[in-house]
Amino acid sequence: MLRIPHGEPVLFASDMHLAPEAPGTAERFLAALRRHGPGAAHVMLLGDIFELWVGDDGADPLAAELADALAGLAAGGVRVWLMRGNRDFLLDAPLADPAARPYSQRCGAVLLDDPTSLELHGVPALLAHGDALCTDDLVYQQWRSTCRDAAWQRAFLARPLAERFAVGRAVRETSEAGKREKPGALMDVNADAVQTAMRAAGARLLIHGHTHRPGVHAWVDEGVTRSRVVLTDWDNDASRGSMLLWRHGEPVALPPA
Ligand SMILES: [Mn+2]
Repeated sequence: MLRIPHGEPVLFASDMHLAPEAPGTAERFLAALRRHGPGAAHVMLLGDIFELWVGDDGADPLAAELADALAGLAAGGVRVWLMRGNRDFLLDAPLADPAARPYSQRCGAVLLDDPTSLELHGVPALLAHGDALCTDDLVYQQWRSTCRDAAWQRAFLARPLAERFAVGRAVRETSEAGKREKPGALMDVNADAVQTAMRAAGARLLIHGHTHRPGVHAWVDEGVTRSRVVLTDWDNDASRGSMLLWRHGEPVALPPA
């Protein structure tokens, strides 16, 4: 199990939803990374880094810019970790071309499983994107199990890039339309799912994104205080988005760059 000792500050972020159509948000995130990254021991990006990811061969100039920024930090000794979200679930998915380099490698990063157990500054913790915990949304969970299937991914990645982008955009539009119709509670994590996952992992701390409901929740379960930290999403037009620094076992919200 990964152990991050006291004295190794960790920078967390998720849900930047980077896309060429939102250059302000990309600039906001890259500026934050440049400003705060070099002072961290670890940078952990917990999914939905990109708004749309149809395979590593579809990486655009923005993805290349992020990869360069992260690889620069990695070269300077920062350990970089990436997790897939529901938008970029195909990150690092093997392409038909065996010579293709996984995106995480271009970033000098290691891909994290979702969820990942670790010891964070002495506290047993669990990291997740968060979508798997939204168990009330049955329609989404069904799609999640379909698109995480290896055979489905192989077949999808064998299709031409333009076709994959068209499918990806259509799925995104359906999901956005669905979100407008679904009641709010459906879009949040399910308390039992959180409890079950944390008990199974022996975790006292859960850090995730996805819900776009940043906050800190604490409760007592089986005599143990458990807490759940939800990372913010990023939208420069709404002045939203900052990294979360974990220092000496405590979260520190950072000002935007
Ligand atoms: Mn998400």
